[in-house]
Amino acid sequence: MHPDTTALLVIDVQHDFCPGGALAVADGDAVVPLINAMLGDYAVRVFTQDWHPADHSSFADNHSVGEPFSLTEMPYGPQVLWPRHCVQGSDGAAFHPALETDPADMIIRKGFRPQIDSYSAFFENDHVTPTGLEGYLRSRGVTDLVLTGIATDFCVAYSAIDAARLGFKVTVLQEACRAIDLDGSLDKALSDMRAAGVVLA
Ligand code: VGL
Ligand code: ZN
Repeated sequence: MHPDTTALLVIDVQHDFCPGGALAVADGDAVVPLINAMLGDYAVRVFTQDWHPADHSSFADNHSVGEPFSLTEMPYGPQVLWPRHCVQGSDGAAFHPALETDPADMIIRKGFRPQIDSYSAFFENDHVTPTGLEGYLRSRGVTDLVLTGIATDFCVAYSAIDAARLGFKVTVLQEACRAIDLDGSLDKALSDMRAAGVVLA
């Protein structure tokens, strides 16, 4: 059992990021049994859910130009245009059916503002709009975080780097994560995480 000051974060283990989903990540569902087996070892368990309105600006089909997986420029910086995924209330936005969600103390939804994406569980992609997760963790006395889930190179990496910047001691369990790996994004995410002081286990 880990100390009460350590939280397990389970990032976006949802239908749409698993094989057969709208933004399927290779082998994404492989993380489910590993995470289920770990939940009992943590006193604080937080799950995140990517949760977009139908008119979300990260969806390629909401733009007149731009193919899925291409880059566009948003007021807050560059943004990948994604296939429509994790629409609020859809089957694709549901957690993977085999994921044990009953042990979650807290489920935080992100990406619900139409005009801005939110990869990180802590801040939206402008890096300043908070989700509220920092306050939740601090008020529970959490100092250390263990991250798992999908996708290693987007939501897991952004969450890990923000958490490290906020002063949490962060470990990413690579075995319990899977990556999209778009144009070298995994290698870049791994080196960015190392540079931020994240432990890659
Ligand atoms: C994610 C792309 C778009 C993720 C979410 O969970 O990593 N990636 N939305
Ligand atoms: Zn998304």
